[in-house]
Amino acid sequence: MITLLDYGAGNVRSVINALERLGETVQLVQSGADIDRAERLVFPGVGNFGAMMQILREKNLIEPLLSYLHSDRPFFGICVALQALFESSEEAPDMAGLGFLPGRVKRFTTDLAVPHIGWNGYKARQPSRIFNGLEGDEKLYFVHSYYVDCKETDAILTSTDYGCEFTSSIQKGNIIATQFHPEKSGQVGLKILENFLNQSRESIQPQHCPQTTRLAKRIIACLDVRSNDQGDLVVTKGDQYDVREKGAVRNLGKPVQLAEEYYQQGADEITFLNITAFRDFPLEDMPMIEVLRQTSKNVFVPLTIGGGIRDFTDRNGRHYSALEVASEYFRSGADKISIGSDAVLIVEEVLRTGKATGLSSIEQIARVYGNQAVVISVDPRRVYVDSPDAVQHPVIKTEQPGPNGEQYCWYQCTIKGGREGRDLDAVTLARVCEELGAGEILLNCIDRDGTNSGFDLELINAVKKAVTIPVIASSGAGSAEHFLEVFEQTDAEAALAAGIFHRKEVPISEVKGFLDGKVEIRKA
Ligand code: 1PR
Repeated sequence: MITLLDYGAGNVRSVINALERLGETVQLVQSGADIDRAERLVFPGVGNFGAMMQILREKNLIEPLLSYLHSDRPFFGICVALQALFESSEEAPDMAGLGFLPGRVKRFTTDLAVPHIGWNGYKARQPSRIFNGLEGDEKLYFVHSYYVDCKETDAILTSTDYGCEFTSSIQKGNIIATQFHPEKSGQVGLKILENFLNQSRESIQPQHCPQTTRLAKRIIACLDVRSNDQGDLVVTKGDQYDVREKGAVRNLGKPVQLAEEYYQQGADEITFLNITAFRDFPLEDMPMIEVLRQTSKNVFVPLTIGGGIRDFTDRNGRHYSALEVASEYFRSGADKISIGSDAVLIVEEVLRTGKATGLSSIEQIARVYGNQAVVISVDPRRVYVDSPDAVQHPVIKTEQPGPNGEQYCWYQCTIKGGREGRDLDAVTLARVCEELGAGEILLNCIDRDGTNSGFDLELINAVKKAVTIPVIASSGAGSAEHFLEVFEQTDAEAALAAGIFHRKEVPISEVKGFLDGKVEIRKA
């Protein structure tokens, strides 16, 4: 029996799924007494340091937690739960941490994208039972903007490089905590959790210890999901967003099954986009929630879900906030949510009024679940113009002239799956969304979608220059070479594809095999 401390924010579903996969039964902490009685305690922390400490305080869990830690019973903390062990955090300077270890939690100050999202390595600093079966050169999944500066060097278990060398896990007696997410780190992560659960395992030092660790470029498989005309939920795929062929919705497979295949093939992340959710309300469209629940039982890499995340009033006048919709997705196994149409409308309003309200879906979800949990999915289309000052939007000089020889273009945002163009450009959208608290940009391109002609490098460079958060390049991948091209010619942190994977033209393993030795990747 494992006792799990769920303080109510973020995706504890994945941790429960991982522990159940390892044969454990999980009991949730209801009160401090459950912590007093616990034999093994797992504490997954997600979101904001201040919000987490506040909730722990309100629920009277601080004292029981501290007394559990000082009794040296088995403890595994994840992400913000590692940070909670320290004295304070720059994320919430007025809020004290548990102070179990000396040191402060600091924000990354680096030219690299922040949050630090993706698969990075680790340098083992002391032997531990969690290293059984590991070689030392594996990559683990991180997602955070703040890191621990541990002042008790004997407690540092691993360190990782990202602009600076930071403490990526600690161990002090039976207390173990990691900045990375073992529950999202594939088979390696499951192995680490299994080693924690099995206290008779001996402490070992892994064979390899890299001199420096490097963040991998991520390869993401995307599943566009909708109901077909028979009412079955299918993975579909558009050509420039048109998903119908001879009048019928293309059916490329079942969402849960395909996601599992891509996980087995080495996908670093899986994204589901509920592409018709702009007209159907997702909390009524329960099959999508069920897809997430089922997928997260067997897929131990990050899951993103998008579609229909916005405020909504149903036929009976019941109002749902975007935060409620997102919360349901997180509870069902999502690690990140992506916002498409609503982001465009929010940014239009901010530009019109000159101020943010604090109430938009982006701001609310980022506040509760953390910036890293909010992805903005952009659906832009090229608009050619004759001169750089033909429009008020940022215009680029393009190497692919328009149909009438136009040398310039801008990227128009669309909503409702490309059905409606707006007077807003993708560069401004990305920049304002970052200011509002978004943690990542998923940059589609309607012109390239489904064409197999390669990513729109000009679009990616234009948006990447405007933001400091990670950018996922999307749309147009037709070969393994296209992935190399996007990583060599832009600074995108990840590349996403759909059609080539669904049609089995180029499996993910082949893409990774081709990139190996040319760009940093995770070998699954
Ligand atoms: O607006 O918040 O409800 O979200 C709806 C989401 O659904 C948005 O993220 C939007 O991008 C997506 N979407 C809506 N309609 C479509 C469509 O195709 N008709 N799909 C759609 C977007 C683009 C990518 C695709 C890549 C790679 N699909 O997700 O997977 O272009 O494809 P490729 O490798 O085959 O070229 P909201």
